[in-house]
Amino acid sequence: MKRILVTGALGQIGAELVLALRERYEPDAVVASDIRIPTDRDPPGPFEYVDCTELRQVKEVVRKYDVDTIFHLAALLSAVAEGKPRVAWEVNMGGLYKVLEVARESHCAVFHPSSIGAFGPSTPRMSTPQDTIQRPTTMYGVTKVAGELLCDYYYHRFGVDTRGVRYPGLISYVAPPGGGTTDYAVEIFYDAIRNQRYTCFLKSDTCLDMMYMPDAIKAAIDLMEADPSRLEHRNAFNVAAANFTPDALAKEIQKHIPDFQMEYDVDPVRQDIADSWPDSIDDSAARSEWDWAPSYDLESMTRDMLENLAKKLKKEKRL
Ligand code: NAD
Ligand code: AKB
Repeated sequence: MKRILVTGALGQIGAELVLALRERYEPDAVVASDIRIPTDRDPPGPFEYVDCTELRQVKEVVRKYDVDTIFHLAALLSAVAEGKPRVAWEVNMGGLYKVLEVARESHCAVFHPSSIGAFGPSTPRMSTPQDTIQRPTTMYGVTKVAGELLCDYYYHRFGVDTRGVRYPGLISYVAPPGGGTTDYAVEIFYDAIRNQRYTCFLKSDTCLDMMYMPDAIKAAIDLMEADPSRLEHRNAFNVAAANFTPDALAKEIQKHIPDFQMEYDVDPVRQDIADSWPDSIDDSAARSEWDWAPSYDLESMTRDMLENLAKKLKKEKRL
């Protein structure tokens, strides 16, 4: 990876991935892009407006910066996609197709994240295997399975170096989440610090896989740097760190904020989506093919999240 383009770079993952890539490689060699315009809260550095559904825009930025690796993050997340299924198809599939076409012509490697949303109600729910039934019932899930297949197709048919992971719900304090079913696990921290109470939109016993952002960033970079001769899979690897319910997360937060109170007002759309996803996924393929290992569990993630988010919110109040 010498010259890198990140699409959807102002989102929850991109905000931290761009910083990590700039720390690891030449800062000027990492171009952030989005259809939103950066504010002074976003990190400085090369930025281009790129709508990933516009082939010409993707092509031009890849040529201009002589890009050899694309981290393609632009997408609509599960809850937003369920509200706008046509746009979700156009962005998630149309955007990926344009990125893969440019990668084929310009010989770029592509990282494309899939999700636990690529599974559905007929998938084994516990310890979901790497290779298993994938019949999702959401538009988000349909685009994630189709995206995994399209990336594998471009690898086998054209030799494009495509790689991806199936991220669980991601928890972070830098950028807010973009409209997913697992967003409660981020919102809860903001409300716990600001108001010592949170109203959760999922039922108390909804178990889902979750991961802290530093592990998610490590997964993306480690996979793209992995020795290709070891990879039996490509699109996309199960990666896991922790799985818990809203009730368990609330109890963990109460260890630090004893007055914290959790209430429930269940959103049927997001509950249905969550109920169609696994409780826990098996990431042994990622562990054996590229040495994946997470650093954070529920306890260490909660401690770090509360500490860093409190610092951030205090600083923002002072500004
Ligand atoms: P996000 O919603 O926070 O950010 C997506 C970014 O894409 C936004 O900044 C948005 O402006 C941009 N975007 C939207 N349409 C675009 C277009 N047409 N062209 C260019 N940019 C566009 O999403 P995220 O959480 O950072 O997720 C990134 C990727 O990771 C997605 O593919 C998502 O499905 C996947 N993923 C995320 C999670 C998670 O918990 N965050 C979990 C599993 C998988
Ligand atoms: C969402 O809830 O849509 C995402 C995901 C797990 O893909 N966080």
